[in-house]
Amino acid sequence: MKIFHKLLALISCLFLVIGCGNQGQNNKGALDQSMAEKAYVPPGQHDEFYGFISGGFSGQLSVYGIPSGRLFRVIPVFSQDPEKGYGYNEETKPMLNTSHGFVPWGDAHHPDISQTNGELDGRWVFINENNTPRVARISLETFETEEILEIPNSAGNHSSAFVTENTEYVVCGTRFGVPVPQRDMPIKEYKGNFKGYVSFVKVDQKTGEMNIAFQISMPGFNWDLPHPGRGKSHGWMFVSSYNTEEAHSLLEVNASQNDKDFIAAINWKKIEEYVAKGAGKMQKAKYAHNVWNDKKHLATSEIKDEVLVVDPRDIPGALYFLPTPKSPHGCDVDPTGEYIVGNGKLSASLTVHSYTKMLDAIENEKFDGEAYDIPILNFEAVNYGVLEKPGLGPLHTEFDTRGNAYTTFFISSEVVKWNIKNLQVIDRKSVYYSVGHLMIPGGNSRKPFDKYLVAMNKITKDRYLPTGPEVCQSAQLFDISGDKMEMFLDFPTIGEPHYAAGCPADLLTKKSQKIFQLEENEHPYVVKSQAESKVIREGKEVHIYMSMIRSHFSPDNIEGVKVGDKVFFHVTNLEQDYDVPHGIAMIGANTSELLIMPGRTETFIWEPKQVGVWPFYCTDFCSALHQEMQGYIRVSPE
Ligand code: CUK
Ligand code: CUA
Repeated sequence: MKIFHKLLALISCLFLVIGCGNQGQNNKGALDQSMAEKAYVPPGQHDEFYGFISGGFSGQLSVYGIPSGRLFRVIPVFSQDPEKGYGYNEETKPMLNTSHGFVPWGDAHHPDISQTNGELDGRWVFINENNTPRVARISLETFETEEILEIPNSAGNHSSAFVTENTEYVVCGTRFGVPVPQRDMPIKEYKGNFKGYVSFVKVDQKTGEMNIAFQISMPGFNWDLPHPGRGKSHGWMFVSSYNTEEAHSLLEVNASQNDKDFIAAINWKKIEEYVAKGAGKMQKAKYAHNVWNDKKHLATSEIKDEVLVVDPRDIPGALYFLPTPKSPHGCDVDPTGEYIVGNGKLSASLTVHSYTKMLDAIENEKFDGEAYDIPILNFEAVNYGVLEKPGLGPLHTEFDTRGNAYTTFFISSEVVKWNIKNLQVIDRKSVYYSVGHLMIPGGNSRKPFDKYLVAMNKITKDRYLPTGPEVCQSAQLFDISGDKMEMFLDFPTIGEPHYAAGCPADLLTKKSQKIFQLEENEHPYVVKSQAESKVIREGKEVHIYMSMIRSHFSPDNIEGVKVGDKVFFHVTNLEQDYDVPHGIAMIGANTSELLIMPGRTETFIWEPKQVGVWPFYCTDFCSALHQEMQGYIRVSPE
């Protein structure tokens, strides 16, 4: 009996263990201890790479260290950020202006770092906004948003924002077909009438300033993602589409009927030549152009009202369609510029087109008809090969320097490494769970730094401690230096990580330790010393020219303010040491705090509603006397 009981106990124990193993999903992908060293950056030491990870519906861009996965900063781009005062202070509010008015939120998807000769140059990072179509430029010196340009004639600026190999252009394509210009018309007349424009935004090589050079009027095929040619294919842009059916309602026709959709090949060099000769028409379109002035420490917003539109059918050789199965999501060009990978998200295979074959097919007119007078190239004539059944639901591909490609599979939740030339799968690793994009630093350029791969996952489920009904999204890091990929780290992300851009840390570390020079501050309300601080009344407006330095404000006792006044705090941080911000806020103010960097001036408005003597204080711990950094405003009756 005793033995029998022991046996029973043992068996139930075994079941328990097995049962636990099945439930304890967060052991999936667990590593042996030695792998942990790969992510370990000892205290005081720096990461090898910067990772700029899009915040998706947070509208922001977060900065991580790779390989540690440590979060350094969230750069506010399309959404207000009360931590930094972005979009709350008077200086940055104009950055969020649009032709629809002030829009304090955005959906940020694809960051891309500027390039020179097809290599990362660390000047700027660009990122698109999907919802109210916009593109932003962020300085990699200050890690601040310096410019936001609205994209007119667009709806769902998803096919965006990727740079050509000398950052000549940032390309922004429309996801949704819409009437252009917008007008009141029946939705069922979509077919043939709705358009999807692709915009070429010219980048000034000195200042970075963006301006729309031309927009290409394209059919409303739902342009999903663009990828520039590079090296030999520099001068071309490849853009995937997923709705050549021109379906407008998934309840009737769906966008997955056609066996093949298209990758559009746009010869932008050719279009450029024609535009220089006067091709295209100016079209009325309202859009905001918001630029940060670093001298004045102020953004200005200008509403423009026309844009140059080009019909590609007027320019011979400007546009071709490459048939690609089935609703390709990403279309990615390898570092040599020869291979164009179509990730047909409803397919089990990957389609690889050849740039050389494409040129040959164009020259020999190997066409299979036309769509809206645009030649469709013969599939066999442009196709290099098909990688059969590497996984389910391919979305995005990046590359290394060794002729390998890495593709994410959303449905089978894995990253697959494969060789481009011989179309053979080399390795596959599960990710947790349902990966979207992946990123290899420089994987979008001629020179990838193929040591790490970041997989950005849509679903976290059981990877972390639960946090109520919503759990964070997640990224996972792989070491790809060997033949096999090795996963070594999970880390949570801010918002949904659609895509990321990475670069070696030493490209940025020196120049990004920037201090704004107080002498060069041309803000209209700057004070350059404590002696210049003052309070000026202009009718119902009170302007406080305030200074802050460790650890006091000047003035710090303010009287003469009345209920009903509009009080402007123009606050200058007089510090000239690296990393010594001060903060300020006011009780009941309808704004956020200001967190002011050394040498900077920022403004917020306070409209006191009650009489009294109201304190204010520094919101950022700045010295041993931080708690003493305070002041009072006396508010008297009207
Ligand atoms: S998208 Cu999110 S997984 Cu916006 Cu580039 Cu493909
Ligand atoms: Cu200044 Cu705390």
